[in-house]
Amino acid sequence: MQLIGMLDSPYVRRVAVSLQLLGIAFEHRSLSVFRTFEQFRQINPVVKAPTLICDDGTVLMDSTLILDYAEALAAPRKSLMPPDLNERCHALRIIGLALAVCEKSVQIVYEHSLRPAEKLHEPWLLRVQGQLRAACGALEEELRRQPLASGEAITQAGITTAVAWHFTQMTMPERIHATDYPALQSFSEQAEQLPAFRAAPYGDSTMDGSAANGKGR
Ligand SMILES: N[C@@H](CCC(=O)N[C@@H](CS)C(=O)NCC(=O)O)C(=O)O
Repeated sequence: MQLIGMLDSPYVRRVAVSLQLLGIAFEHRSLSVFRTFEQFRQINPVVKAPTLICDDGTVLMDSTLILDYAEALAAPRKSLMPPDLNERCHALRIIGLALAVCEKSVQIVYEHSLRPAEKLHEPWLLRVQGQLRAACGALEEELRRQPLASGEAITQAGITTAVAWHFTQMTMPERIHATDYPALQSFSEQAEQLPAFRAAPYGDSTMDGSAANGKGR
């Protein structure tokens, strides 16, 4: 199984961390959807990161769908989603908010990195920034109300929250101030110390084989 995409994508990173915690072996290929567009296109003509090449050659995309497949592969041995209905509903709310943080911050990054400065559309940026702050604010409130499982007990809600928050701090700390979201900052700092997070650091590195085979945990 191959995970295609760079770890500077929060979507790729949540999959890389989750596969390790689910004990699923994979090879990581750090291809960029921009710099290595052609090479990426040969694997997946839609050029979406993450892309997962399954052992039978099927090409999957979209982190949530890839994780759905990974959960099915790991069952009944391991799961990052709670089986209890109320806990699941809470986890899905957290994941939805964290994915909104990913989506809105990626939109802001793209708006600045892909569009010529004179074509920036300020009302759109302000709208997206408002949505990003709303998602961060709601996540912060949720974490204060009910702390997420942490350490080795981390679940998908925690992984996606930590990865999303770290992405905002790597890409736009001047827009999203860590001091305004202390619960998120503290949760993220703890999560980044976990072996599965350390083995898949934000950036352009390729995960080494032992980590991707679950041996780095
Ligand atoms: N909903 C998707 C979003 C994935 C996504 O937007 N990935 C970005 C990289 S961070 C990408 O593929 N960008 C290239 C493009 O959309 O053309 C997921 O959860 O995987």
